[in-house]
Amino acid sequence: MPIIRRQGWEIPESRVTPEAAVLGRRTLLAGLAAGPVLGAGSLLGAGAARAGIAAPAMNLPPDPAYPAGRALTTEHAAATYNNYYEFSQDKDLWRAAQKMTIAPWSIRIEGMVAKPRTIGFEDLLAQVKLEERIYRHRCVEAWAMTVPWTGFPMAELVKLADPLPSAKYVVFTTIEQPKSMPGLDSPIFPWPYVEGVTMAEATNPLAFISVGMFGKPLAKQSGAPIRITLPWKYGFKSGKAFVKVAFTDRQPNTFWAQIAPNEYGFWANVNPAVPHPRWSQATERLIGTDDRVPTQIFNGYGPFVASLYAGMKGDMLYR
Ligand SMILES: Nc1nc2c(c(=O)[nH]1)N[C@H]1C(S)=C(S)[C@@H](COP(=O)(O)O)O[C@H]1N2
Ligand SMILES: [Mo]
Repeated sequence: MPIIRRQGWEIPESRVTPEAAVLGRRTLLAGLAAGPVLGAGSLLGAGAARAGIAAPAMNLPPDPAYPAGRALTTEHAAATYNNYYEFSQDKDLWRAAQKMTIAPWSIRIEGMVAKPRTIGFEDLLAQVKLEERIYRHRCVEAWAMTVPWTGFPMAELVKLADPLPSAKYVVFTTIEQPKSMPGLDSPIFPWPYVEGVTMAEATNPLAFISVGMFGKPLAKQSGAPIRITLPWKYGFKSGKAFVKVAFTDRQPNTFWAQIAPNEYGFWANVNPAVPHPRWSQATERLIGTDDRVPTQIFNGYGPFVASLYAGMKGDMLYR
């Protein structure tokens, strides 16, 4: 990949203090001592197995219907450069994330559904067919990666949940685990992390629920044991480690939209033509190689999802 030279308007990424900068200061998470130094094996996704979750087969062939069009990010790069504000505002939070407990795990299904219930993680896995998809992932901070996810279509989860016809949105809430998540102590964030999509988005074949990455159960820092993966939207829409799936007829007030509605809207579709108020979205830096490549509308997934937004006007971030 050619490295595109930095343009004048592109401020160095070290100064794009992203989603957090809007708060005007960084919370210094004192006391977040680095956890025990873990070997590569435990860093890269052995977490779930170690915690006793029965590991389903995850070394599946990627679905050719979703060609990535660029090289995979290395597993090491993808698992050591993360956003997960419950743990830290720094990218090297993977050590801190190892303190998380991910078993037992259950998910509450509630709101506008035929029958509210709680389903265990293993029970859920037993009811879906896992597949692998290589997806591009684009953070609103203008870095990107290319990752093989193991999981199942979000539409399957919607079907299992059996929503009422009145439901218009699906809302995912991340676990709050104060013992392992020092970020929760910070009162400047509206915890818990909440994200959501419309029913049409949730049932679009591209919308995915991931339980694995690189052929292994998800690493804790990557959202173990179960996360959302919405490759046409900025990464902040893909909430990690969710414990609640709620169906509602009201657009949810999502985590980042509460913090800065003018910067992080509900729709958050990737659009290189609409700059973030503080930086350009025209290009993205690939984690691992640092190549800078052009950003594509809908992150290149327009053929799958553009029709969802056909009636909409405005800047396609659709705030
Ligand atoms: N619960 C939770 N989910 C989250 C976040 C977070 O801070 N907390 N960060 C989001 C952002 S901004 C991005 S870019 C992706 C990053 O996923 P990755 O670390 O697996 O690349 O996770 C998203 N999901
Ligand atoms: Mo992000």
